Amino acid sequence: GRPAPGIVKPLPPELFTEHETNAEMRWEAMGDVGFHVPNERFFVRNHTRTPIVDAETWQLRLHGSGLAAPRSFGYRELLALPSVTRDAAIECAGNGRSLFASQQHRRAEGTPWGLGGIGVARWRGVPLATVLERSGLTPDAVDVMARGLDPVYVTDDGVDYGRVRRPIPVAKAMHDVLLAYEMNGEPLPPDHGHPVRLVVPGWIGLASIKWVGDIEVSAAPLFSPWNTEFYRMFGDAYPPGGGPPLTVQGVRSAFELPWDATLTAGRPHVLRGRSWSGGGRIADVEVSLDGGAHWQRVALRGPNTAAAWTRWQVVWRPERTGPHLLLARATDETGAVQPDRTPHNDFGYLFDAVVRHPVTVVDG
Ligand code: MTE
Ligand code: MO
Repeated sequence: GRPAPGIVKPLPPELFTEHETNAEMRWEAMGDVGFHVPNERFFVRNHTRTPIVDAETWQLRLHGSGLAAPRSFGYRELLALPSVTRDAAIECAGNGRSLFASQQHRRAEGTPWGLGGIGVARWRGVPLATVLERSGLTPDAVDVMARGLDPVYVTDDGVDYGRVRRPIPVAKAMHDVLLAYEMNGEPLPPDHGHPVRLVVPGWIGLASIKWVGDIEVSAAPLFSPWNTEFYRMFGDAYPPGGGPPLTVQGVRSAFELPWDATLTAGRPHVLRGRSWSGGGRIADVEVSLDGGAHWQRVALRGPNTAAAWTRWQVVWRPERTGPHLLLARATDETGAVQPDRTPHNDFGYLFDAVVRHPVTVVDG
């Protein structure tokens, strides 16, 4: 087989773009994907490498000053607890990062994702609240930090940051976070966190820790490099020490067309796309087929779930040959709308500006 770059599943080049230990789904491959992205097509974001964890000997250990006493759960024990099923997106905070360079002419550091660092799946698992309650959560608990079983993250300069971990506030942990063991009706695949991962709806993908080994519950705030040194906004527009740790994702939209697609003049084309927001359901999507001069509202199709995405389509019959820019702009139920420009930040997080998608129209 192929040399292991840190991801176990095959990554056919027509479906994925690889970035070292990460692989994003190509948007043009979204055309035959429904609301849920199949597991074999789902993007993978690994700080190091996918570990193979044996579910039968795996133990989830809960510990810390926010619990009455430490407690462990085995895989079978977890599967026997009352479960819930829900649709949710996982999206990398760096999704769309390459657009800081291509659209805003200022490069940001990090994996040059296009817009394919997102997927929606149907997750099944145990509410984290259930496991915390059964572990004797104390009223003074404030932070909950899951830690992955993947290898420690060591930078190119040799700095060892330890295992991937990041706290979330107890209120979010008790609200809608899942300890998920199924993805689209199958046991979690190795690359997506087998045997158990967190799913933190609406939040940056990093919060959804994969291959969970232990969870610290604390009566004092918790810190890790993933909420101090990274996954905060740094740069001109932000305080010198950085903005607060990133939480909820912004509003985004994308056309399901290849970048620089070629379309034939004088013929109707059905243009499809998707919009999503960490803040809630999508309320409205407008598109412009002439570079932003005129806008029209488009019809939303199929499910429209908070913290997932909604699909839309518009029919376009281009007449003029040559280059065109297609734009889509969504508004979510809280009234948040995509801006024309995302203020720059050094690590290129949370690109939410309206994407200017180039296409070329040719004679039929
Ligand atoms: N959990 C662990 N243990 N290690 C990781 O490297 N990457 C995080 C998160 N959980 C990561 C992790 C990041 S940055 C993202 S965007 C999501 O997992 C990606 O989830 P996926 O690979 O299932 O798409
Ligand atoms: Mo991420």
